[in-house]
Amino acid sequence: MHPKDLSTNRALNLEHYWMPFTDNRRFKAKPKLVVSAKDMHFTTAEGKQVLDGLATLWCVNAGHGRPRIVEAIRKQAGELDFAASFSLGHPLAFRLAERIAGVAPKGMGHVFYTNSGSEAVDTALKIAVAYHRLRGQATRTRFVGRERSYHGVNIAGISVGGVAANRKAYSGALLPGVDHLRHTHGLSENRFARGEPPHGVELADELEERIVALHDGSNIAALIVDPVSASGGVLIPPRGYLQRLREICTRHGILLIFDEVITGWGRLGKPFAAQHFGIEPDLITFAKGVTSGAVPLGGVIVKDSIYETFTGAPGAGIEFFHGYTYSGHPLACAAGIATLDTYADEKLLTRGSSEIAKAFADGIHSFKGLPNVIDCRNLGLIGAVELAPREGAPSARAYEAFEKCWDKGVFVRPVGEALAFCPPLIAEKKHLDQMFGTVAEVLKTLP
Ligand code: PXG
Repeated sequence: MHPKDLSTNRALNLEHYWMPFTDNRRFKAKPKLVVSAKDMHFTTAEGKQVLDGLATLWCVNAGHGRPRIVEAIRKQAGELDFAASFSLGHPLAFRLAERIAGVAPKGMGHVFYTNSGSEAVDTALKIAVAYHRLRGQATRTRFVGRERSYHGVNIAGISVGGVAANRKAYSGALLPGVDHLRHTHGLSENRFARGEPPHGVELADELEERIVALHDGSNIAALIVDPVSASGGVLIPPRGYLQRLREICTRHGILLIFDEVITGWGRLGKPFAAQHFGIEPDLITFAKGVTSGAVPLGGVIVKDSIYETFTGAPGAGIEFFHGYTYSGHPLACAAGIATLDTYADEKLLTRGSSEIAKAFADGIHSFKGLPNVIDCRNLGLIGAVELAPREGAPSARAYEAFEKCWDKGVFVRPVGEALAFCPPLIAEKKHLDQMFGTVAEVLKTLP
């Protein structure tokens, strides 16, 4: 089927684009095409307005088409379209790093740029290993991840990641030397918990009692955790769990990497989840919301002492043999600065802990009691409703709900058996009412 491409007035050929993470046959049989977006809404190729309930892919935190960001990109493209960052620089990359350091946790004042969250994860893991080596601890090469965590799609990211479907085809090609903690989901006493669930802090002990006990801490470089596992099903960490992981890491000299690709940039009511939980990780990976999705940009925020270990190493020359052609791309940096300006001017980074977050929590938990709803969970402005799986058809119920919501003008995302909610931080009560109202309507009739 070839829908009409309104800009050329010709049929749009869907054949040649191999779409990522998509059932290509299903999509091409019934395409969902978006042609423009503004603030909280997409406009589809058919001219329909659809409310963006997932900040598109967990990234458009400032909303779509924000004038300041659009203008910054436009201006930058005309002024300096590209300058590399290998032994050459341009002011914007430094200016943005200073801005990021300004909102990062204290003592984390250095930023390495990538183009995506996947590259940020690879970069963080490499920094960890190289850092230990510089300090004479070259045996620290192992990594620890968690089941149901998503850390992007590069080989390192799927190796430490715990989404089974993303690993299955590559089993023999994964990194060696990786262990996984179990995920924290499914404790029946945590069902329908509001905010951080009360049970499960002891799940953190596995790091010490099983993994350190087995390999010895002196062989482990880093633990990577996504403070809230988003694509893994929106799993909120049990109260005290992340703090305990921090303590165990500190005890054994293991670096703690917070993968904040989704939790960063205001999702939990602070710039970073680390600040929401009051925990000091050693490295933070970020992407998505740093430009509100407008231009690809990611990176790693690094503790000063780690950066100084690299720059203080004896001898001259390149301190870290790593980088991407487009690390610190001018368009991305311009978009990043304008995005941080927008966040600051509109106080968006605290909305995840404001009245609107309370309305969001109420909305999520209003699903309790609807047909097939087995759990509701939330933290800040991220949440999910989990549905009972259909017999013999895993994930089918959530997928069908997603399609029906789309038809009714609301975009939310199925993640396994759950429907995920992660609206732009500009969302107002009326948007939440529409989003939750539409989902409730769908759930009431869904077989
Ligand atoms: N870490 C986390 C925690 C993420 O959520 C990445 C790393 C990788 O980022 P890039 O920019 O390389 O995609 C992510 C990305 C989904 C979905 O289905 C989620 C992501 C990406 C694609 C799909 O929910 N998150």
